[in-house]
Amino acid sequence: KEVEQTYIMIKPDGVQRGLVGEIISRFEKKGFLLKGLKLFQCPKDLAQEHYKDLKERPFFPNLIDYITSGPVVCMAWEGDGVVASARKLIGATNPLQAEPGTIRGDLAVQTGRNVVHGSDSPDNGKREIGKFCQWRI
Ligand code: YYY
Ligand code: MG
Repeated sequence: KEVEQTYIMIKPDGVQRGLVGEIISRFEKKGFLLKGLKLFQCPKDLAQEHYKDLKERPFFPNLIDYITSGPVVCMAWEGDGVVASARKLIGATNPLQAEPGTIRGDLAVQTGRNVVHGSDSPDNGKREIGKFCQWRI
């Protein structure tokens, strides 16, 4: 069986607020393996493709503006169960509902500024890493 990987992206608010080290540290301390990392300005078409399942939602235009508003940090993380575990470390989509101890629970308040993305399935992890992290080891 192939090793599991997930795509983790620190969103522009996380970068601007100086939370890059803090967020990377959570995944490092948990024990996952960092396989690739870069600072990247996400073009609009890639943002739209990344969030294509949400394109009919009222917040979609704001989401695309936000994700493309400044550099993001693109990362590939690897390990057994990394997709589900990373989602637990990240916490609920709405930071006000995210448990204390999670990244969003500790570091964010608004759904529209929730500092980090994590893939929701191993298949999507693979797909998103293919789009954002082609240079990975
Ligand atoms: O996977 P996750 O990021 O926790 O949530 P998704 O349901 O995939 O939504 C992606 C992204 O869209 C979310 O992180 C913030 C934004 N969003 C929003 O701005 N307002 C909502 N009501 C739902 C999602
Ligand atoms: Mg999602």
